Amino acid sequence: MTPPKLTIRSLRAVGVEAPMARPLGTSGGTIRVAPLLLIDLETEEGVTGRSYLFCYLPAAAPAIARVLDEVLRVVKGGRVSPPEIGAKLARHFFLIGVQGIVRMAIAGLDIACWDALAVAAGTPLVTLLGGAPKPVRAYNSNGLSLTLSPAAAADEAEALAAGGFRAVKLRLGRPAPEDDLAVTRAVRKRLRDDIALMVDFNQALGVDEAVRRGRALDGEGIYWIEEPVRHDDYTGCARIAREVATPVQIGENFSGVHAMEAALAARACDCVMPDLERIGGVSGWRRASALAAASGIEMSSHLFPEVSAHLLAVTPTCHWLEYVDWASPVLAEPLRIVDGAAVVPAGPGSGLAWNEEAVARYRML
Ligand code: SMN
Ligand code: MG
Repeated sequence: MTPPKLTIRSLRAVGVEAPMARPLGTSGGTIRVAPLLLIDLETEEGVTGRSYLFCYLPAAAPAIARVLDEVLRVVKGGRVSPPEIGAKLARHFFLIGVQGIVRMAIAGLDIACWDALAVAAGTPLVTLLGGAPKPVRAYNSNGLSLTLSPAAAADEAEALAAGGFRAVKLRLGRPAPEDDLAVTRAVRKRLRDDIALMVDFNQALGVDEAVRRGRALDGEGIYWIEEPVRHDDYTGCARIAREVATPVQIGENFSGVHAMEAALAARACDCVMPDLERIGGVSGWRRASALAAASGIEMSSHLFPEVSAHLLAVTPTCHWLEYVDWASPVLAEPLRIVDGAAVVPAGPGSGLAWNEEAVARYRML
């Protein structure tokens, strides 16, 4: 397929604080509203490409928008060509380094570029990438906060699994290990046996403690243990992966594909879950998925379920889509889940479009 010729005209970034139906309470802090930056890439040809970034903190949204102004200054008037743009921006931001909010801003443009290319080609993003729309199995990652009692967590897990989800994810990392274990048991007991239960420590533990708590979770029917220790302690993660039977999952903090390469080389985990805005957008995801395929390691997504559904549908070692509904309040057509699987939209592009009335209501910048 010859890529359509598109020329970058402008970038618009609008910050919103989208209300969350269930807060996300983790061992590393609580998120009660979703700070999102909605990006519109306008081309001279009249095609618009869209993406959004998850900013973690509302205060980060204007900072990322400011970096996007600089990104636009560099790419304006050039072709919508992700490899060319990636190389140009890597040079431009070389001295400050492509990390943190710089990496997020560049990923935001990359994702919008791929959307614009798919829209111009008149195909879904998944098709532009060589696949076809198909259902992608999803786990419900909303809620199940650290602050819940065993009974409240069991009730919430049951509610989250309703609607056909075949898996949910529980946040752990309470100061007392026995409190984590009590909640885990209550939730596991309440869920049907064929519903998987993932747990996420959000880097709360030291390595010795992670081995102890991991072993205590072995035999409790846990599907994976996510980020038990500092995200970049690949040696520590490798020890945990060796000494704990339950699979170790990491990846939401891989900053670029080299981080994932280093983690795999260190045998830091049993499966990976790169995050679209930290791995380098659609272009970074494609490199990561090739790496996962070459290593024979299963790959899940982190946040961004709308675009990740297209990507997982062409990921050779596709594992699970992380489903969160955080962008749904500002989307014209929120991602649909049918029988526990994400429906990859069959229209042109990624399917991202804004509900302008909701955007106006939740706008912060
Ligand atoms: C998570 C933490 C913080 C923000 C979003 C998501 C979590 C996850 O680690 O994996 O869902
Ligand atoms: Mg996580």
